[in-house]
Amino acid sequence: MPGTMATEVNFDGLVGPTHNYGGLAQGNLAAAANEGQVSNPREAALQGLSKMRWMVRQGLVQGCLPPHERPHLPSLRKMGFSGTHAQVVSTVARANPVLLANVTSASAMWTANAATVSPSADTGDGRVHFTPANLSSHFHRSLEVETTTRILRAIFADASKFAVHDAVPFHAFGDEGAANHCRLSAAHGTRGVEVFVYGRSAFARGAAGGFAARQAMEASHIVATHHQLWTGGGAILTQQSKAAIDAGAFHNDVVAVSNGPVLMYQAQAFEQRDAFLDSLKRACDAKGFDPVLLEAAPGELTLEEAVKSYLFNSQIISLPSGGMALVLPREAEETPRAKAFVDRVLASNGPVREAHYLDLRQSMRNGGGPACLRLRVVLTPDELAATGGRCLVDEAKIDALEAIVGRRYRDRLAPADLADPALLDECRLALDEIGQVLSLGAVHDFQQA
Ligand code: SUG
Repeated sequence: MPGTMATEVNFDGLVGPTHNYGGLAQGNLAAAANEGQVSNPREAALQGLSKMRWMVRQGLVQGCLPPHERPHLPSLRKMGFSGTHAQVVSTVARANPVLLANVTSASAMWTANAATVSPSADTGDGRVHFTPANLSSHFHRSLEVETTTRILRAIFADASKFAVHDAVPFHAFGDEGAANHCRLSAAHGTRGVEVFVYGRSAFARGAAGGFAARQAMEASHIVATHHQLWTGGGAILTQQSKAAIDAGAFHNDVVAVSNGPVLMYQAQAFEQRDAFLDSLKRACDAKGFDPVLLEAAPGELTLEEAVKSYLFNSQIISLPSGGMALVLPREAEETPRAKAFVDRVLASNGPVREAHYLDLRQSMRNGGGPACLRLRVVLTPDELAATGGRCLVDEAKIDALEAIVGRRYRDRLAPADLADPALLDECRLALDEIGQVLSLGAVHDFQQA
């Protein structure tokens, strides 16, 4: 059964040189709480790279997606700002500092929002399908789409094996990518059940109150259709609970995570929990396996504790030696009831046997935990070979990326520093060097001229 041989590759986003705390993200409590703090881009990138190294050392295949050009000059020029780079940056800094913060955000690091990915085992035409997320709910994030699409097309260029679609073109239909998507399967390479979790319909009426939902049901449906899931493995669309969104779960991956047959979640994550679990069980049964449900009841862990600890923003990984491990943020270890839930899962004799807590505090302060920082792509050996190794990293490449970060990244960025025109030059120099390590061609606008 060749399908069962497939591997999951995690493509982590490398934090960019402009990582800062702009307070730009709606419904994201950590980002709001840390607005205006001084960031440390170098430390942020090193924390991310050490997660990648940790994964490589587990014997897993690890990928890395580069940061994007920031501040994003092409967007500013489209708005009519003109002159040299330095003139554009200083004019925007004076005229509209919030706009400058938006075009300077390093948010491309959270690659769980880069795209939705369906492995070839699930799709009607047997190719791996990608839809870059349009991220239309936030201006600073919508700037990622073009470059992300170019990067994915550069890595997954073989059209006989991969389809990289355009992002959902209707901006009213917000799409936030894999952060609102789970997949359950007996093994990575066998036909799975894909679960799309939307916030609400773009046409829903009435004042919602609380935080706005970012993911439109219509976008989830469009992605499932483009990925040929209705003729392939099938998909389930289910609604994220309003309570979870209002508690600060701006993406479903803050309250739920899956791997293989396992779904780990807070009991109030889904608006219609019982109906959803029923259809999930039936869909898994049709594929010949039972889901393993690891549920935290509200009495065990409230939504607020889930959001504070980022327990469910962990990665569940299948280890080459068999069994699964949880990769969690330190904040989960420091939240006693979150740690107790993990300990209960480990003691339950289920598939999850290990837990590892990593320091990702720089990203966490912007609401980005371990799972936000990675895009999962399940590939068969042939598909993996067809990437030509682009954007795959081993320890030597991680060493090289660490050296670039050490050389080019600042260790301190205060809000006022965003007005420094030198930041853009530093970013471009770093991106050229990072692109060489990752064997990427000209994917950034400034490299295309
Ligand atoms: O979209 N934060 C991101 C965090 C994304 C986390 N991703 C997942 N849950 N998968 C967001 O809210 C904050 C940037 C700032 O405010 O400067 C930000 O965009």
